Amino acid sequence: MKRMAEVLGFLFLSLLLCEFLWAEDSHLETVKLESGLVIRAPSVQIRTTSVQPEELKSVPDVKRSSFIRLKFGEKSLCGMFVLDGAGRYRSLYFDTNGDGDLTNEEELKGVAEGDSKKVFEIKECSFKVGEKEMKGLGFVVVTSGDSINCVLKANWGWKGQIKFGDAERTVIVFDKNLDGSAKDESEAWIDFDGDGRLGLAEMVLLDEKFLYGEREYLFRIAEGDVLRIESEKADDWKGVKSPYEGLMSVVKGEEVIYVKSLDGAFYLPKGKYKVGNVLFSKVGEDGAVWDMMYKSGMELDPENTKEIQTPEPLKYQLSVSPDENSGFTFSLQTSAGVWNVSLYRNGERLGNPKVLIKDESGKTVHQFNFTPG
Ligand SMILES: [Ca+2]
Ligand SMILES: [Ca+2]
Ligand SMILES: [Ca+2]
Repeated sequence: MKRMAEVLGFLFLSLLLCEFLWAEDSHLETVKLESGLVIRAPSVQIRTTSVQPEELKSVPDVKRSSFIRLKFGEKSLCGMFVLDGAGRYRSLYFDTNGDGDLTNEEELKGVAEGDSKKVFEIKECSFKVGEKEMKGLGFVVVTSGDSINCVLKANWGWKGQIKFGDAERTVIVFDKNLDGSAKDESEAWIDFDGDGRLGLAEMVLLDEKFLYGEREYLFRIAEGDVLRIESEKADDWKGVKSPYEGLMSVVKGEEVIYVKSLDGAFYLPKGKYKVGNVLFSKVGEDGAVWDMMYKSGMELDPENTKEIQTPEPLKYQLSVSPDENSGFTFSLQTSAGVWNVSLYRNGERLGNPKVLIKDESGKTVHQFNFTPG
C-alpha cells in the first residue's frame, strides 16, 4: 500500500511539473552566413608551419612559403602562403577541393587592413565531416605581419528558427573551433528582437539556465544538430526596468543565473541577488551595433529595485603627468566613476584614442595612440 502511495505521489508530482515544463526541438541546418553575421563568429588562432603537410602532393614552385592545416574529423584541408623576402605574407593558395593539389587553385592576393594585417577570403570549398558533405563554405584568414600565427573565422554556422511566445526567432550557433561540429559548442545566438542583427546581449550560454520574460530556459545541443529548449514557469516574478536590450549575470547563493531583458525589463523570481556582468546592446544611427559591457556588483532585490542603470555617459579619462617618465594613462570612465567598461562596435573592441600634440601655431608635432597599462 505504501508503495502504491509512492507511485501515485510520483505520478501526481509529474503531472504538476508537466504543467510548467515545456520542451521544444528545433532542427539546425548548416548554412553559409552573411557577412553581417560572420562579424560575430569567434576567431580561431592557428599556427603556420614551414613543413609541407603530407596531404599536399603538388604545390606551386615559389621561393618562400609557409603552410596551414585545418582538421575536419578524419580529413584535413591545407593551404600555402607565399612569403616575401622579409617573411611577410604575400598570397595564399588553398586546397578548396581537397585533392591535395594546389596548382589547380586560384592565387588569393589578400586585402591589406591597417599597417600589418592582410585578409584572405576563401569563399567556397568542399569538405566532409563524418558522412556529411559541407559544400560551398569557406573561411576568412587574417594574417598579421610576419607572425607565425594566423586567425581564422568560419563563414558558416548552424541556423534554425525557435519560438518565443508568438514570434519565430532566428538562432545561430557558430563553429568556434572550425571542426564542422555543433555538438561541442557552448553558446547560441538568438535574434531576440528580430532586427536581423546580433548584439552581444543576444547570446545565450548552452547548458546554462537563463531567465527571459517570466520563464526559465535551458538550451542544449542534442543529437542530429537539434537545439533542444526546455522551459519552466515559476511563480512570483518581478520586472526590473532596463534602458536598453540587455543580458546580465546574477548570483544567488552559489548559483550564477543569466537574465535576458524583454521589452525593457529583466524578470526575476522574488529574492536577493548580486549583479555580476552587465551587457547592453543598442543600434546606432549609422546601423552599427554597439555593445557595452561592465562589471556591476550591485545588490538586486526585484521587489525594491526599480531599474538597472547604465553607466552612461562614458568618457575617456586622460591623466597627464609633467614627469617625463610616467607620461600618460587613460581609462574608460563614467560620471559615476570607473566601471571597467568595455565598448564594442559591430563586435570589434574600440580602438584606443589618438592623441595629437600641437605647437603654438597649431602644427602637429607628435601623434600617437594610447595603449592600456
Ligand atoms: Ca586542389
Ligand atoms: Ca565545433
Ligand atoms: Ca537583434
